[in-house]
Amino acid sequence: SDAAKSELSGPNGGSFRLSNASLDRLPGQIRRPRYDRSLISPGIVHLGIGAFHRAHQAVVIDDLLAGGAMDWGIVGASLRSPETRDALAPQDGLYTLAVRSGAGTDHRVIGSVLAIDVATEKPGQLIARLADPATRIVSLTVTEKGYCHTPQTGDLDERHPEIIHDLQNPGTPRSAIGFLVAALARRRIAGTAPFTVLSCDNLSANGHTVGRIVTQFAALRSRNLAKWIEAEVAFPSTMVDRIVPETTEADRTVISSALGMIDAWPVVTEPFTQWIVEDRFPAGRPDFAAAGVQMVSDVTPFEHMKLRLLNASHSGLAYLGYLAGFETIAATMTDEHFAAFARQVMQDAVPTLAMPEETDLAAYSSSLLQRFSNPALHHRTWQIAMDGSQKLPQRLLATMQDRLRLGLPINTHALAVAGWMRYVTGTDEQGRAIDVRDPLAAKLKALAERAGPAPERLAPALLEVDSIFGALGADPRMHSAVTEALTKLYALGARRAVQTFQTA
Ligand code: CS2
Repeated sequence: SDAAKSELSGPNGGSFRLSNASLDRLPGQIRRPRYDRSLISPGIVHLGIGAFHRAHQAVVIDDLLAGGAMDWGIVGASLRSPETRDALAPQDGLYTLAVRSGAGTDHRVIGSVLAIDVATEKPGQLIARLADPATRIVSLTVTEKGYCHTPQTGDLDERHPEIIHDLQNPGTPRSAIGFLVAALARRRIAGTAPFTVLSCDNLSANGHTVGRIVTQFAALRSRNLAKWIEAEVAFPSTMVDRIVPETTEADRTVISSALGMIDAWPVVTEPFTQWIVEDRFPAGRPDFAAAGVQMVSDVTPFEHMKLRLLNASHSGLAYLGYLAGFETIAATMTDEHFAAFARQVMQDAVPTLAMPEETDLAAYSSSLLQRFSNPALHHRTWQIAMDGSQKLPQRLLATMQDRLRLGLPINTHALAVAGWMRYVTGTDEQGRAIDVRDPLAAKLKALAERAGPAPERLAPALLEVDSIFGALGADPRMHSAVTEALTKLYALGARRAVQTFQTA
């Protein structure tokens, strides 16, 4: 894109780059921070500063900074790669939020991220930041697998390599759990009140879960530390929702031309955004509600609603859509049978939910289907298919368990699980290799190879993976439903399996 680059060139042939100094050169209609960024101090450290955080919480904080919440800026931390820091440091932490729908794109420059630490480079610096009394909230988006736990039980996985490492090297941890505990231990000794830990990942009871994992890890270091954490640290739960596909090279190019300058790492998202937060912040918090966040006393029903309607159908569409040859969720949704299947996954979850009376689940489901169909988002089925071993329990299996308890059939969800099974064999319907990304990928592939592709052997072999299926994996009703679905999937292919499922 030499042409695009030359259009973005500054004086002396150098390119303009988004930064504090170049904000004034942005086209007039592009929203940007109107507050004085030099007056902002950090109050939040965010672990796992990926695209989702930058399109969600960081936007809320940007709104609050504009309203004068000057001591609630964000310092981000990447636990692994320096890429985000390398892209944003030359931009003073500024980046573009591109909100896309069929109606077009709205660009806005976000100013709430003040700095980014790379944990692997200077773990001590990150611990010091977390231990700083000015840090009153530590939020996390480290993905499901970042919690180093057993998804089925919600307990710390003591055999996780990072956990083993972090216990042996408490001053130079690698996992989010290791950093949280290192910093809390430091605060306890210094007599500093603890920060509030705010999980923003798609786990059920995410606050309760991270609290349990952190306490279990701390107990392996010191009983007294674990007791202090249990008594003093707040772990509010949250429901987070915004669809944020991975930023592509094409996104960078078109967004940079809209800005008239280069943004090395913009984020792309949809108009919809939602954040529901359990209101428990003993160390203080900004006025989240002023930026549209819903503060509640119990997030559980909303979390279940979102995981079992949105994420469940998303995962179902991802596995079956991928197998049927669809590259994106929006493309999958153009097939009416897939759209109907997604709606069925949602409908089947309804009897398992206990919502406040005013909740309209039919309207919620319709709005989800509309969001999935957003033609301007290129959300790859492959991206959502990632890490299924960490996602299935709270998205699909919990609903199946509840439906069995209620004496209801589970064939809809069984087809989604069968889609996952065929996907993790690593071979698609055309015999091509699938790039399966999952912490259990190698194990799952080995199990599948040993069982061979006969559905009546493959299904039971995978149902035996205890960390995913637990007791449900041994239930005969689960066995027959999943085996039946997998048999159809192999006999008909995903497209026809979904089609005949709908017309059956
Ligand atoms: C998706 C989620 O990648 C995935 O697994 O299902 O990231 C989904 O887009 C968000 O939870 C929407 O809020």
